[in-house]
Order: sequence, then structure tokens, then C-alpha cells
Amino acid sequence: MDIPKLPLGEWVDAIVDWITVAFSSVFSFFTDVINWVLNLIVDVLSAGPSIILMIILSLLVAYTSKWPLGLFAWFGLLLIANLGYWDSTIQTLAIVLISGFITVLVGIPVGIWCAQSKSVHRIVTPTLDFMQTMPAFVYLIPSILFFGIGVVPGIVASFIFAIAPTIRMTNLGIQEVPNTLIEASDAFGSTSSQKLFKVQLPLATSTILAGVNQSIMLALSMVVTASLVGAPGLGADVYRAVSQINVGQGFEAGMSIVFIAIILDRITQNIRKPAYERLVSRKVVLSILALLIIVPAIFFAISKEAVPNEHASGIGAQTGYRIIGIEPGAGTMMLARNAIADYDLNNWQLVEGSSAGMLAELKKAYDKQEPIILTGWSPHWMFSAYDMKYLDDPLGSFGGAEDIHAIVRKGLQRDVPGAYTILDQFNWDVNDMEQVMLKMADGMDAAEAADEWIAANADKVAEWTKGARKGSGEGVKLVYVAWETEIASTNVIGRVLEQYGYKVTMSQVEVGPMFAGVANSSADAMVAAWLPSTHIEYYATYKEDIEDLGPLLRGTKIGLVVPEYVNINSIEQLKDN
Ligand code: PBE
Repeated sequence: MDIPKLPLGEWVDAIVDWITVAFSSVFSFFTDVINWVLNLIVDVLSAGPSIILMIILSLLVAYTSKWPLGLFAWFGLLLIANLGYWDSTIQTLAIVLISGFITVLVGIPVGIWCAQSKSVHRIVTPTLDFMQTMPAFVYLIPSILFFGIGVVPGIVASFIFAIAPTIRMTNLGIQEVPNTLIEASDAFGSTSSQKLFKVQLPLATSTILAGVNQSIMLALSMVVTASLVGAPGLGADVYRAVSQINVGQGFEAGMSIVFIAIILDRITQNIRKPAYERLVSRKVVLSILALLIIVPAIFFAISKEAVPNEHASGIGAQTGYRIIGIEPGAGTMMLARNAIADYDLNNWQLVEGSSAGMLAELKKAYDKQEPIILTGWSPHWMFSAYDMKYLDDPLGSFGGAEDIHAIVRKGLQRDVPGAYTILDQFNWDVNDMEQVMLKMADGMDAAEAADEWIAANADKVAEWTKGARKGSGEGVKLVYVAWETEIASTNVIGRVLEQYGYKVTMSQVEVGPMFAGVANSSADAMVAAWLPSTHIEYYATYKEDIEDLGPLLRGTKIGLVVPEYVNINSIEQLKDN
């Protein structure tokens, strides 16, 4: 029976497209507010020497959870600073505080509402189940379209992911208030708001706080995921480490997250019944804390307003001094970091995220004709979809034209000689690759686009397979990164190998793991090494353990890219702007 596929994805696309346009001013308002608050929190947390915040946090942990834990927190924080993760830690703390705050702001009222109305409860419970079970990654996709790349989509996704416990526990806490007490308060003629604020909520506080504590922990666990769309902080450090296979850095950043988790967990768990409440009352501590937060916050909020935006017309001010980048481990990103150093652009920030995120951000800016600066490379369909130009690179930070090489594991020639020959003879040009990418950009499935190209270019493919031994089901494992260029080439060569009798598996990985996988023979081949500049670091690390089959495509390019309507032409113009 042939039932056509339900266009569920298309419907969701259409709805999201509509929402993006219809509510764009609401979204940009939210984005601005959240960014503003986030910067404020970061300013407050980093006001004064870092040691002060460390002392305050440690004292708070000691106060809530006894001195040994306070001491532990103190050493943990010192270690974080010593390893060089203090700035990231502040970013992460700020993100978690905001998500936590919004969670409380929305979660507790919704929880109360659930407790008061059966029908609300009946709707909210399955909704929460759905929200919690849907992989959190999925929320990132529309979030980028709504809120752009950066920390805001990360906060929104964390909020959706983390809110459930607060709602559930608030509801539970209120339900658990003994009926006799409710009856008593009814008997005394209290109004329902008196009942809520004087009886139900006070009795439910510890349950509600348990929910808030869980929500904060969940928000913290989202920081790594959020870094995929450009949220800074410890999560971005972990993601960068994965993408570059930097075991040591991954461990350091991961451990910093553990310390922060312990600190936040202990404070929020015990704040209701602090260990040393008899020594210093909770009121005093909370007031001091509030003072410490509010005074600098007011100060920074005012001084922020007061700073006039001098260069509002410059490209820097228009783009927020942001260059939108891709996966932190990508070669392009290493070159872009060099360029920032070479051209002395130290007030510019290279936003780490993903290629998909960058392209979503480009679409958003382009639709509104807003200035934007990206890392870019050719071949790429964005040059045919939009009017784009490379910025001149007089210092040559991005290197010149490059080639893409096929790289295989040692011993492939001996083990699967036919596949080796085909990979060795694989060779096409920019125009070929672009044909496949355009089909993909039009929404065609990558494998189908590859098949169509292969069918239309039988003569080229015949060159690749010439003299190669046919396979009889031997496995060939290809690895690639989800860049359009590599999706196209990997699918094409994969389908050719399949048609020639090999059993091909394709695994999508990060850049570092792609090289490492071929080097340690857990993968057979990749067709994605951009040389001699882009991937030179990975190449240098693994060159002893891989076999380079040489170029399969010549004439690629990497650089900073802007839409035509942006009126700068050279990277040099980013300076003092
Ligand atoms: N790219 C596409 C890759 C190589 C291929 C330019 C995004 C990189 O920067 O590593």
C-alpha cells in the first residue's frame, strides 16, 4: 500500500516561517531585553576583582550547607580561575541565572493555576511531558530563526527544557497542603488570595523550591547544547573541545561545570533551612545579598544608558561587533581567529555555533537587508541564493585558493582495493559540486541529489571507477561533517561506491573526530580535507596515521563574507569601526 508521506515537516516549516515574520518585532524586543539583562548580570558578576565573587559564593555555600562544603566551593572556584575558565564561568552563571529566573517567573504561576483548575492541569501535564521528551536540540532550530544566533536562543531552549519541574512541584506542593487547613481557613472566611498567599504557598515552599532547584540543574545541563547556537561560556568550551578533540580542555571545562553545579545545587537546596541560620538570620543574609546585587546593577544600568553610541553608523555598531562563525573546530574558524589577530580587530567577537545556525542568521539579516558579517567559503550555494561578496584580505590571513583532498586510513588499499581506487580517482570541479548543493538547497534529499547528478554525469563517474575491482558487499565507512560541500561530495562518492558493489555507511561527525576516526581506522575514508591552509592543524596532527590521496577538487576559497548591500570591501575596514 502506498500512502503518501504526511507533510508534517512542511506544515511545521510553514507555521514557523509565519511566526518568524508575524512576530518579528516581538522577538527582537525579547532578544534585546534578554541580552540587556544578560550583559547587566555579567557586568555585576564581574564587577570588582574575581576573588570577591569567589568569596561571596563560598560564604553562601558555607552558610547554607556548613563550612566544609564552603571550603570545597572555595577550592573549586580557585581551581576554575587557575585553569583559566573564570570568564566562561561568569557567562554560564549568568545564563543559568536568567533561565532560572524566567522559569520561576512563569513556572510558579502556571503551577498555581494547575493546582486551582482541573482543566488547566489536564492540558498542562501532557504538554509538559511532550516538552520534556522532545530532544532539546529540536527547540534550537526555531529558536535561531526567532531570536537569532547567540545566547538568547540558548536561554529560550533551556527555559522550555527546564520549566517542567517548577510547574509540577508547585502544583504538587499546593495539592499536598492538608485539607483540614484549607477548611479551617475557609471557615475563617479568608478570600481565595488570602488562602493562597497565607496558607497554601507558605506550606508548599519547600516542595516548590525543590522544583526550582531541579529546574536550575536542568538549565545548567543545557549549556553545552546551547553553545551549538552560539551561547558563550563553559558549554562553548566543552563543545570546542569536542570539535577539536581536545581531551584535556574538555575535562577542565567539564569539571568547571561540575563545580558550578555543586555550588548552585547546594545553595538552592538548602537556602530554605540554612545550616547557620541561628548565627545569622536568613533575612540578614538575603538583604546583604540583595544589596550586593542591586547596587551595582543600578549603577551599571545607569552607566549603560549614559554611554552614547558614538559609532552607531559604523559597521561595528551595526553588527554588534560580531562576526558570525560556524563550528568552533572548523578550519575556517582557526583562520578567522588568525585574521582577527592579524588585522588587530580585538573589539570584534567571532561567534561560535554551527553552519546551519550561521545560514539561518544570514537568511534573517538578508530578508531585512540588515548588515551582517560571516565566515564563508566557496563552493557554497549561498552565493547563488544571495548576492554576496568576499571582503578583501590584503594580509592573506585566509590563505589563497585551496584544494579538497580525499584521505583514507592506512591499509585500505590492501583491505578494499576497489574502493581505494575509486576514492583515489574521485575528481570533480566546483561547478559539479554546486549542482548537487543547489538541489539540496532546494530541499532535495542529499542521496537523491547525488543519484541525479551521477545519472547525468555517467562519463565522469566512469573515469573514477575505471580499472577498479567491483565490490561484493565489503563495508566502506565514510565520515564527514555537516557542511553542504561535504554532504554533497560524501553522498556522491558514497552512492558511486554503493553502485559499484560496496556497502557504504556514512557517519556525520565533528571536524576533529573526522580526522581522528580515519587516523585510528575506525573510519575508512573522508573526502573533506581542505588543504593546505584550512585543515592544516588536523593534517599536521594526524599525517603519520593517514594516507592522503591528493586533491579531488581544486579552487576553493575561504574568507569573510558580507551581502552586497553592506558597503565595506575589505577586512581592514573593520578596524576602528
Ligand atoms: N568549511 C567547509 C570547512 C571545510 C569545508 C570551510 C566550513 C572548515 O572550515 O573546516
